[in-house]
Amino acid sequence: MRYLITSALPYINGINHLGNLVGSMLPADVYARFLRQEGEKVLFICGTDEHGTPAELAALEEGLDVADYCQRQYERQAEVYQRFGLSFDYFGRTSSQENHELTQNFYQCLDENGFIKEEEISQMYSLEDERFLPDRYVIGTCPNCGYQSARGDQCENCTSVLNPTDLIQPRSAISGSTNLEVRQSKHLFLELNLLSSKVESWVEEHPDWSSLTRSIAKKWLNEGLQKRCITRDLNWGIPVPRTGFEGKVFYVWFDAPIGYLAMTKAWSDRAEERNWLNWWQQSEDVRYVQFMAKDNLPFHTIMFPAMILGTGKPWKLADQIKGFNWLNYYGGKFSTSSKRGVFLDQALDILPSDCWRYTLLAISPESSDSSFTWEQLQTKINKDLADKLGNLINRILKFAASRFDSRIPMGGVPGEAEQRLEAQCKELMDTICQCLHSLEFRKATNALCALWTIGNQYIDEQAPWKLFKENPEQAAMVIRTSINLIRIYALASYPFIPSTARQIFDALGLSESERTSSFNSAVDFSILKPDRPFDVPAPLFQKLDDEQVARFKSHFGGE
Ligand code: B3M
Ligand code: ZN
Repeated sequence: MRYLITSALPYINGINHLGNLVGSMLPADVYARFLRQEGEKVLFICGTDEHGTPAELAALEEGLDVADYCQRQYERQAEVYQRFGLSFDYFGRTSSQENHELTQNFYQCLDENGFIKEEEISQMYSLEDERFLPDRYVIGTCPNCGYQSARGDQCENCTSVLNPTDLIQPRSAISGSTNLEVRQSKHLFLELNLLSSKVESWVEEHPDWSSLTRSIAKKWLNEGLQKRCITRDLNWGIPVPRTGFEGKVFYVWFDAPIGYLAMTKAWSDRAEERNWLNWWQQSEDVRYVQFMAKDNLPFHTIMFPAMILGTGKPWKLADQIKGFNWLNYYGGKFSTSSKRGVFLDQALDILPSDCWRYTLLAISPESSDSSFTWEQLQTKINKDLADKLGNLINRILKFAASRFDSRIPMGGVPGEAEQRLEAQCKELMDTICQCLHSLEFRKATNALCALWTIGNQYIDEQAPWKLFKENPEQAAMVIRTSINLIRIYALASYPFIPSTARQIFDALGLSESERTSSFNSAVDFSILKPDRPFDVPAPLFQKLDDEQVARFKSHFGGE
């Protein structure tokens, strides 16, 4: 089996916040690292989603050409993700040449197969902005409640669904101009209605999807699929290769998922031995797993599969679709505009990536929405990472270095306590392994913490520092066992907190091949043999004190 893993493609505008990370890229990375650790063949693809009006407007605001803006943002994002330890095999862009070609090819296949319909629609045009305005860029007074800043798609005050033409005194959200007129414009529609039964049977083939994923897919199917507009009157995007469609581009949600294929192709074109079609077409032995937040589920369970099925080409469909709920900031939304919550670049300026990774995974919004709080982050760092993991490693290795000359000591015979430790380790490693296979990240993280707990219990009970005076042989055995336990900790922790794991691997002087082991065979207390040298690493984690927490809380609390 080979594994193709994709994470939802982050929008190009702005730097994402913690919620975006926890709901797609981070769990996808844990899964990819875990499978590589298991010795599986993995291809992990992600990239920026660059088209659409928001990107154009963000560029405009910064006074940049949109292509230059995207280039700059792409580099910024790629750098942040790298600093978070996200191990993409390739991080691409939907604005690439590959995506242009594939998107146009998808469209042509869909058109040849009769799933594309041309229709004329009326849309607001702003004479001053010289552009058509997407519904939500028309603002005006709500005809139902009188709210003065209602958007053309919905009034956020009374929640009524609106059309831009319903608004009283409509104006452009871009320039504020009221010089608007309704113009006719030709557009293309994807006839999802004609693809409905195909999509439905595909959904039915997957009873193993989570209830979140299945329920969203079912809801859409039960409501009946409607044709959906796949073109826009914009300049920035992928041109529509059809007469009469000059100056129009594909809708961003049409080209974005095709980006997964295009990015694989771009990856493949960078080295002779890679073959992207081998992942997307001749792929019976490929298991394709997608990660995303719940608002992306309709596009991945309905629209993208419909597009694929409609081409009639043997493109790979997802085997598993993992959806996440929202991560909130103290029960409310993260908000870029009111500076509420933590954005990814800021997060890394104040704490190392593994502190974030571990905490976010432990509070991952899997079964319901969850909240980030600084108090919780403090507990996770201080109690779990610093006390249970970091301290244990430092205590053991420091003691062993001073008493046994920085080499693993020999002597002594393992007894009942060691047998119990081994059995507990096996059970917990098995739990982590099973949870990760079934994509339960919160549970897996809890099991990892439980694994650290049992080691602390073992050492507290055996108290090698005391034992050393009475029975140095036994103390040597306890230390040898503990150092082997540290090796198991590093292997188990690697998918979750990779840079810490690397520090531990380095301290133990493990070779490249010793750094990977399947979870099943990792629990072996005789791998690191007597006389093998090791180093004492610098303290792995620094605790967060109350004063820092108070400072962060007020700094990131919003206006
Ligand atoms: N960019 C939405 C989002 O970031 C969108 C995902 C595209 S996946 C093909 O939430
Ligand atoms: Zn209203």
